[in-house]
Amino acid sequence: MEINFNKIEKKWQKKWTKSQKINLNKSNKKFYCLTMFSYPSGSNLHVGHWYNYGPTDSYARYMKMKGFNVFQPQGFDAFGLPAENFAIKHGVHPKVSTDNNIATMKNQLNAIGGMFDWEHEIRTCDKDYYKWNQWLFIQLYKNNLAYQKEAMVNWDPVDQTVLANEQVLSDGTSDRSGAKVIQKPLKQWFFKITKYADELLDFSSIDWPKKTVSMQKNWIGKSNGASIDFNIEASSKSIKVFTTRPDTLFGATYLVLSPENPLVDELTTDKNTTIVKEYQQLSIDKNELQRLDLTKEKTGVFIGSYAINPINKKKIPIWISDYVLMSYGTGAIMAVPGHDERDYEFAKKYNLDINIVVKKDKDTSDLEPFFGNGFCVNSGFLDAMPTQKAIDKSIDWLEENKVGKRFTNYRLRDWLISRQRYWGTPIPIVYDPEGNPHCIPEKHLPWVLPDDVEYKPKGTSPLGSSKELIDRTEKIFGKGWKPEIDTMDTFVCSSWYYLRYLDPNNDINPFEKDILKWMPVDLYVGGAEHATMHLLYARFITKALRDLKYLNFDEPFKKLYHQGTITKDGAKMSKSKGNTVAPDKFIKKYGSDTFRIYLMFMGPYDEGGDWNDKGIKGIDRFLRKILKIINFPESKKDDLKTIQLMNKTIKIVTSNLDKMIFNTSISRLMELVNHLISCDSVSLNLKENLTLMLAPFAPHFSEELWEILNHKESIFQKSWPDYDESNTESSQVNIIVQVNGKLRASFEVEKNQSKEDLIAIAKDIEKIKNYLQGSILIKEIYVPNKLINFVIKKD
Ligand code: ANZ
Repeated sequence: MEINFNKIEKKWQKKWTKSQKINLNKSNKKFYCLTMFSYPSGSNLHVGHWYNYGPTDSYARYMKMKGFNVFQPQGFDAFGLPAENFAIKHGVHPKVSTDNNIATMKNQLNAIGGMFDWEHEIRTCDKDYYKWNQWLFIQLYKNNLAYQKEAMVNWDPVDQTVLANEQVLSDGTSDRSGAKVIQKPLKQWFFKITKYADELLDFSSIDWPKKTVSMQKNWIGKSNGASIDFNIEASSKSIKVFTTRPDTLFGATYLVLSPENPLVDELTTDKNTTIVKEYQQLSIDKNELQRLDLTKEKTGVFIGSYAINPINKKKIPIWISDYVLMSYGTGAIMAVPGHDERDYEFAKKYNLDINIVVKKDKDTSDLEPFFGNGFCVNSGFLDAMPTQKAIDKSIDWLEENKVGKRFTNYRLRDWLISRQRYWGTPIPIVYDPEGNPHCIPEKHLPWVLPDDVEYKPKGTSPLGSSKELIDRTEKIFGKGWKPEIDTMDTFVCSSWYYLRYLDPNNDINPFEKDILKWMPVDLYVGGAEHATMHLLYARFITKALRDLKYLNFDEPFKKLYHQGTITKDGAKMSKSKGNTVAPDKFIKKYGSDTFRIYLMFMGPYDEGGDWNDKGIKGIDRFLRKILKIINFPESKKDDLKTIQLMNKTIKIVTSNLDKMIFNTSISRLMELVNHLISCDSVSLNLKENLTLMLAPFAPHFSEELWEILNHKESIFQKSWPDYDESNTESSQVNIIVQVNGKLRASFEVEKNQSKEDLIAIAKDIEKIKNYLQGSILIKEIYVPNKLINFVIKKD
């Protein structure tokens, strides 16, 4: 019997359009299965994309067969740079190219045969969606969680836009355009994610990969320590520093300010102004990572004035250096060159005092610079105390003397959301004639993205060129009022989309309250590269909306899973590397199910694998064998071995699928099929169980087989098969018979028979008899339930 995979795919996809609609009113046994939002950036889906959607859909289908009410939506993260750059390159309006790209992607997603309910589709560039981004902005603004400030920003001179820190690579270039990023001061909108720094460090209620948790923890970067105030000689000013080692205060021999610290101008003496200005100019072009690079030689200049160390009243010089960042701590440090490596290098280079105030061992007299914890020396009342205790005591002293405080610092910064680009959500702000910002009242939402815009980047926000937007603003708010012309970072769209999927057509609210019983997302599958941006923003927005009483839970994604990467000749498959493989031709030739199984068979799902198409034929043969088995004559009952193998297979595949282990599940099914193909007939029950087990992996093909087996309803309405534990182990064993270590015969017997009986059986085998005749039997070796070896010698 022949089968045309492409034909059956079309047939079942059509039927599923109806049957896959989900009723979200039923939330008992809910399973919200989400894959990360896809970008319609102009490239067709490649094998790597399939790897996100195909296996996850198999898992969703498995959960459905286990009786869960599964919700698996799809949509498009359609705003943002990739879409806009594609449009610029091809000379078409981003709206047109985005729509085209979505149409192509949707066809490809349908080819996967995923259990997607398209009635819940969202596209972030639709005003019905971004209206709610604006709503979100307004809620945050009204609650002091969105604010505007002038900030040094990462400026990409090619894309002509601001980039988030996360979008700047370690070599100081843009992760998108590859351009060298420069620093530029601009008035920008921020979301106050730092308010949640502490709560974001708590992962106790979610099941996330360890590595991602630790990346987020590092990103948030909590440091405990103290702030210390240093008075300036002959001035009423003081400098506040942040340190994690207040125990080393006796060893602070100079201060270093960040070159951008506003105090620099005030404290620089006339004599030093020129060199200070020169140095400030040089540091502007370096980004943070370059400045913090430990391997780079330290540079700096003395600004001419002195501070007083509060603990020993010593006069110490004030320097500036770019290894001190304005955006971290207080933008100033006390330098302890005896015990901080960067300070040590700096002091050596500029010949500054190095005082040893910590020693490694309590009893040593060896006073050498070293970087770590130990015991205080040369530190008055702190002497001989171990570091941790000395930190506590020194903070007590600072607080008693009112020259410092316990202080916790975070590396995390507020989320800069302004973008000087066209293809994004307009920020719902207008400025009065005095330049004060005002929120656009909700009744004017959506605040529509204008069409009459020259969207090619020119260094200022494209929205500023829209006459329609300017007229609209004046018409509603009055003469002299101006619109905000920046758009929002696309990560705003993806920070809450999982909520909108549940209620995508609601035009009164972003989502109804009662639909929230579907939250949190039970399984979220996507790439590990999103560890610090999207995955942190989504957690923050969930917590913020919870505090604003819109949500009643703390975390958006209960379980997070990172699929592995598909590589091609060792390199990650991606459009930018030009090494993508399109799935289409394989699907045409072998079918979507074959292709999906092949991908899942390549390796463990969280590891991925290197793509080559050599093995795909093997999967094709595997499915054709199954078709043959389904068409075998029907027997009333299967033999014991077959029954046992079936039960064992169900048991192992079930336990593997629970853990999202797909590749070895498939090999188990192959073993079963290889056994069955050697039978002449199999029972209906067995045919059904085989088809049911295949269903999550090969959804179209299994539906077809299910129909061949005379079922009217979809196979996905059926339950996942059970197994009989008592029948999973064979009670038979195969005993190997060797003569002088060489395999000569074998026989099947009930387990655990006595040595004597088994030797008697072996000796009775014709072939063995021949060996033993005319030889001297020296030894009989017996390994229980496995082997008999006769050691003989020629007579
Ligand atoms: C004195 C000291 C002595 C320090 C010592 C360390 C060791 P983490 O753990 O990363 O938070 N620091 C503070 N603000 C800084 C800034 N804006 N730019 C660059 N470095 C800055 O590190 C905190 C330590 O980093 C602080 O403690 C300070 O150096 C430095 F034996 O102060 B320490």
